[in-house]
Amino acid sequence: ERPQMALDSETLDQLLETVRRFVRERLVPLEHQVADDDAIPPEIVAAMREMGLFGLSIPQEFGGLGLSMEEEVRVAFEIGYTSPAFRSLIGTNNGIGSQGIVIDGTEAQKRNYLPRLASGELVGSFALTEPEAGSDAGSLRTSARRDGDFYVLNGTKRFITNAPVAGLFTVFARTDPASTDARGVTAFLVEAGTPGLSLGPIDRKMGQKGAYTCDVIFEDCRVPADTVLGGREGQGFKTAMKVLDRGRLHISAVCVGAARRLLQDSLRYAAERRQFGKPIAEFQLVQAMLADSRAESYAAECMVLETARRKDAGQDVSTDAACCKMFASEMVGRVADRAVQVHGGAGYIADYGIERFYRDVRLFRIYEGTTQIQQIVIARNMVRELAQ
Ligand code: COS
Repeated sequence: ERPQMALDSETLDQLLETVRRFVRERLVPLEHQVADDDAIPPEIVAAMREMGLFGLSIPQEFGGLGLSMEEEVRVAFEIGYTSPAFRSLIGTNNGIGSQGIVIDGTEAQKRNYLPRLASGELVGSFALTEPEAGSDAGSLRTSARRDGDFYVLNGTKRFITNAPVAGLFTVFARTDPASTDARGVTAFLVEAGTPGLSLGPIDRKMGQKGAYTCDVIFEDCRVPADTVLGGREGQGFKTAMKVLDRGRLHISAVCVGAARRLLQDSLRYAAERRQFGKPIAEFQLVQAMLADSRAESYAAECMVLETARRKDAGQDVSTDAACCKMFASEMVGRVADRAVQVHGGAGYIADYGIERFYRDVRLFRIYEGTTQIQQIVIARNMVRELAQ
């Protein structure tokens, strides 16, 4: 039994059409500029706010569109069609920067933050990774020591997406100093500007110029006890995992969008580019590359939609979300590689934009859990189920 979608099918189609046109008419022409300037123009940020893109996944009662997972991945297919930097700007508010509050926040925390996250007035950021705790997120060392009605945070978070523009951080810190694993971790909602919270310089990255990451540093940063997400200690790691289950599906959908774009550009180029007296699209060795990209991208699309529907139906999709993230991110890597190959020399030259996409999509195999972490999640869950 399928739960109610947030939008009726006509409204959803309208939203998808609006996003599709916005992406193709306004964002695609700006891709070079955003990469060169390492910045998204303010009028684009304003337009994204206007369209409700910061609040796709935030419930309607808190000012968002309240999309179901299926609706959200359909929107992500469209947004994925352009430079990932644009998606990254709205990505944290729809995903890791808001969903902890949506899933596990108290009523007061929801009322306080979700409307401003939904409108884009506030940018949310997710501070889990540390210099010594990446894939092994449960081993994080940032500490939160109780001091009366406060906690005192100390530690460094690394590669934190949107931290330079964030107003609110979901920070994962260890409240139980005796613990060394996931059990002693608590999530806090810490506002930018809190004394003791500072930012490192913006990281220089392989790609995704226009999207920012940096260190977030806590030095005796005092936060009131009511900043504990959900009001309960020791729940932080589980919140992080639930947020990532959802985030991994969203990223998978973005990968599908990027693959569609790369395939479209490859097809167009292959139809125009002539060698040996005819368009290279007529050569079977080129056709094989295009066909492989089409089949793999279609497979990922089907997986993502099916998993999203099952998540909407209330099923546990941890394993399948990991399957989607692994397959879709690896898939778009292969599609980008073939896109460079189909473009030949032009694929290596910056003017055509293909080499930029090739670098941009490389991140999908790494963040929100590397391919190897997805493999571990998938395999461990299977082995566990067998034992039950
Ligand atoms: N949903 C809800 N709870 C979950 C969960 C999920 N998807 N996955 C794990 N948990 C719970 C477990 O049930 C366990 O709870 P109990 O102690 O009550 O049994 C707890 O969380 C700890 O889980 P586990 O023992 O599996 O933790 P590990 O330290 O072994 O780590 C991995 C598990 C490797 C999967 C985790 O550290 C991970 O996802 N790492 C990658 C982190 C990541 O994606 N980083 C990207 C940066 S954020 S953009």
